[in-house]
Parts: sequence; structure tokens; C-alpha cells
Amino acid sequence: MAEEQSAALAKVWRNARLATLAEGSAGLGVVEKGAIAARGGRIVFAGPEAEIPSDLRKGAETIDCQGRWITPGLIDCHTHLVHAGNRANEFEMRLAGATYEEVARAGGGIVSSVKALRAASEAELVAQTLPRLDALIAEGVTTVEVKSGYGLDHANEAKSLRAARQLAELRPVTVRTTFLGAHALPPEANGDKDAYIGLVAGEMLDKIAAEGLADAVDGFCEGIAFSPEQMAKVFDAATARGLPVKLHADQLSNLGGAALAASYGALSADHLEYTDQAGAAAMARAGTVAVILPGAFYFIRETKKPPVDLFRKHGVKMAIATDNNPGTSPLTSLLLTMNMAATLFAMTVDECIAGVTREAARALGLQAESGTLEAGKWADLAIWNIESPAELVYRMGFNPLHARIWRGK
Ligand code: DI6
Ligand code: FE
Repeated sequence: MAEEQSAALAKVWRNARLATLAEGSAGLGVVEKGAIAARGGRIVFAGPEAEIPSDLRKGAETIDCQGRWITPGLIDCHTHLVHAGNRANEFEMRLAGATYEEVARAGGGIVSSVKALRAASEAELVAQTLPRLDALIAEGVTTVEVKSGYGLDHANEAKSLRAARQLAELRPVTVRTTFLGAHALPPEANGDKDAYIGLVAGEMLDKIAAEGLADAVDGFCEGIAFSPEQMAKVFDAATARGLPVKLHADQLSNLGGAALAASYGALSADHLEYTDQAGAAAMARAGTVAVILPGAFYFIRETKKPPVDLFRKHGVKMAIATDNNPGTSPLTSLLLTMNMAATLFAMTVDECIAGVTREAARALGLQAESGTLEAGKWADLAIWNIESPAELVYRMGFNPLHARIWRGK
């Protein structure tokens, strides 16, 4: 009874400046002298404090934000957070002159992380992943996408996805899981990519879908990974099982991955350094979000920048994510990721902040649930010690988070 009553009473954050990111609002959707009310974990009001309905004020637990800024909780919409070990040795090889592709072709790369992950138990995976998740959470992340892709057989892909789901039991955070069986060729496939893709699109996807372990299906479409034709087989199978798709596309070369993803109505196409006009236009038509990953660009010292001008011109929505992974982006700061997107790709402050909130939610198909401060969405908030939103993008290696609220708590 007492619990029912407290669930019925609102919680109000008042005396705040809001960057609501509300759909259709100009810029960040700023509300000066703002307030947010939440009930049952959902936002029931976000707007000028003077306009809070009186029934919400009655008996509400009220928090004075003392003029601080509130943004939606941050969303990291592309990570390989669940992995075992690290690849600092390959980093040193690359410092000595080897390229990422050379390291991969020499038997390092993704396959070395596969060996480590297969040797780790589910509990060990969770234990190794939690510090990375905690680093994201410490900067206001309330939703994180986690891919498999280092297991490359059913048992180990399922283990990875279960470990990812466990994270949401252990921390107050929303986890979305993605099956990335088509990430790399496992050693036991003996070089037969078509046969492995048959397995991914067949019994692996069947089991993963039946176990309900994946919210979406992803692949790596690249010379060192899988061709557009092979990815199409995986996407056909995913679509037949009602799972949305997304794609690592055009990262190291232009194989037409963005257009392929768009032709399947993909939630997102990610990386996109080599995407051309036709790819951007196809994404715009399909409503496929461009997920920009500056951490990988920086870490492998790529020089070809993703065509953000083309995305703007065609009206493609842009999200930004860490791509946290042991090979190309050992990055656990979404704040630093925003700084990189601005500095390296000339994305604006508004684009960066939208890219880790509203557009990141869209890239996960969660736009009805989170990513903006609007009534009906989860009360996922980040409260900041900043004077202007630009500070979130401007600083490097500084965390101005004051408080983080997940589902009203
Ligand atoms: N693209 C990437 O940048 C990562 N995966 C992918 O498909 C790299 C993953 C790794 O090297 O472990
Ligand atoms: Fe990735």
C-alpha cells in the first residue's frame, strides 16, 4: 500500500535548465527555469517549472537542481563491451608500423579476441566487462547496446549475449543486445566464408532467436570480413525472424554497405568512412541512422572521414558511439567520443549531444522510450555541473556529471 502510494506520487526535479532534445524542437530544445516530473519511472512532465500541473506537485518529492543542466541520460548505441582480455600487444605492433588489416591477416585481430572469449566463463566475462560498463555509467550513460561477435559459434555467442543481459541485472542501466555472428571467420571454418555464413544465417540465428537473446542482428561487411552478398543472406534470415538489422558498413573500403543496410530498412549503418552519395541517399530514404564512430577512426589512424556533409545534405540522422572494443576502439568515454566527433569531423555541439541521446535512441529503435526529455519516455536523466551544454563536448578527460537518474531513480 505504502509502495503503491509512493508510486503514485511524482518526483520533481526543479530549478533546472533543460536540454530536452524534444523531437522537432530547434537546437537542443532548451528550457530555462525548467522542471521534470516523473512517476512510475516515466517522465510525466518536462517543461517550464511554472507550468507543472498542480496535481503533480502535490506531495511530490522535490529535488532542487540549483540551476544545473539536465540532459537525457546518454545512450551508447554501438559497443562490443563484452570481450575478454585486451590487445595492447597489437597496439604496439601497429605503433611499430603494421596496419590493422595486416595484424588481422597475420592471425591477430578479432580472432585473437575470439580465443580469449571462448576460454572465459560467462561469470568471468561479466566480471571483466563491469569496469568498462561502470566507466560509461559514471559519465551519465543510461542505455548501452552490446554486441556479440567474439564467440563465432552458437555456444559462445549465446554466452556473450547472456553476459550482456546480466549486466542489466547488476547495474541500473538498459542493455540492448545485438547478435554479430557475422563479425569474422572462426578458425574452424578453414577459410570457407560461405559455409560459415550458412551457419550464422541458419542454425545459429535460429537458436539465438528462439532463446530471445538478441534485439537486433549486425554484421561486418568488409574485405577482411564478409561481402554484401553474404551479409544479405544474414539479413534475409534476420528479417524472416522479425529481427531488425544494422551493419558495420564502409569502414575500410566502399563495398556499398550503407546502401545494402538501407535496402533492408536497417536501424543503422555504422562507421561509414567510405560511404558515397548513393549510400547516403539510400540511408535517408530508408530512415537508417548513420552511427559515427570516431574512436575507431582515431585509434587506427584512419584518414578518410565519414561524409557528415552528405548526411546533413540528405537529412540522414547521425548518432555517435564509442564502438568500445579491444581491437580498434578501447574507449569507454562517451564524453570524449563527442569531443572527437566535433574535433575530427566538425560535427556541431548540437549534433554531438543529439548523437548520444535522441539519435542514439533512434539507432536502437528506442525513440518511443528514451533519448529525449518528453512525457511518456523513461525518466533517464543526466544532471551536469556545467554552465553551457557546449562544455560536454569541449572538455577532454573531465567528467562534470552531478547525478544520473535511471527510470526515475
Ligand atoms: N569493426 C571494428 O572496428 C571492430 N569490429 C568491426 O567490425 C573491430 C573489432 C576488433 O578488432 O576486435
Ligand atoms: Fe563495431
